[in-house]
Amino acid sequence: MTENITAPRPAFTLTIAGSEATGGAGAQADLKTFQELNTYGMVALTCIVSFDPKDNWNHRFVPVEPQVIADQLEAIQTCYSGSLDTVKLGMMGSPATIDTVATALKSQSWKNIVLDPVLICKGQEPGHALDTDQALKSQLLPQATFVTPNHFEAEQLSGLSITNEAELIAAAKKIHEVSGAAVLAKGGVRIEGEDAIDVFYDGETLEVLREKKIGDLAVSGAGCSLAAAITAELAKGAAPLEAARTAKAFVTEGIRNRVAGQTPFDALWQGGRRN
Ligand code: PXL
Repeated sequence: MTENITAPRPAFTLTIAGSEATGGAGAQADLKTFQELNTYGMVALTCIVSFDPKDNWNHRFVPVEPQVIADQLEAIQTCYSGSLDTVKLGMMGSPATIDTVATALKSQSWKNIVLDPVLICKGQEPGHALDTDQALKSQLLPQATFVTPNHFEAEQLSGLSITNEAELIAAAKKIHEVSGAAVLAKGGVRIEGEDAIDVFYDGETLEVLREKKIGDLAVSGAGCSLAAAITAELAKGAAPLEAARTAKAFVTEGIRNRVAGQTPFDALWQGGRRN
């Protein structure tokens, strides 16, 4: 139904991601970022994470039924068929979810599929992630046009160990080789030195994005917000490198203006650059 609509419509952005109830990460971070960057955001929820204050803020994780994930995507993809061409993939959490999402993605063509290959969150054991890692590599990575691995995920996806800038560059190149996607490999606070560095590589251009570190602790929602900001910029027509630069600046301001709660980590504020 489109009568009497005269204003240009906002760019559409979809995230397929998990809920993180306290609002720092996951679908909440994505949606806030989409809105902040002037796009029309949508969510298909894959799982519900509730930190447990009685257990050191560890994650309680409940997957959404595969059929319910498929139903959400059917609603979204049918409602905006022909208009929606940009999607972000966040936390999947299980091979069954990845299967469902991979199938839904194949039902239409996309300009931009931004894969944030979330394997574990702060405080989780790496062992939980290995079957998800395999499914991500075989079913989602080949469809992605842009991938945003953090330090741990870049090691998993490249098979390389990463302790410095040169190794982060090598990993970004390897992940591009196996995926064909533009890559932003995030060093964050995990590579030693004064700067938080992220390596962009798309097969032609290599650029190391740098910002002075703001403290030495990882901030919840930084990775989600970075990938969501890339998604929003791509949806509005930016080129991949331009999207990565804008996203890095967005996240830096969000970290500078982070919010503190009772958790051992602070949360990024997506409205930070308004301060
Ligand atoms: O930051 C990664 C992440 C993504 N998605 C959800 C999460 C987290 C970390 O807490 O809970 C739902």
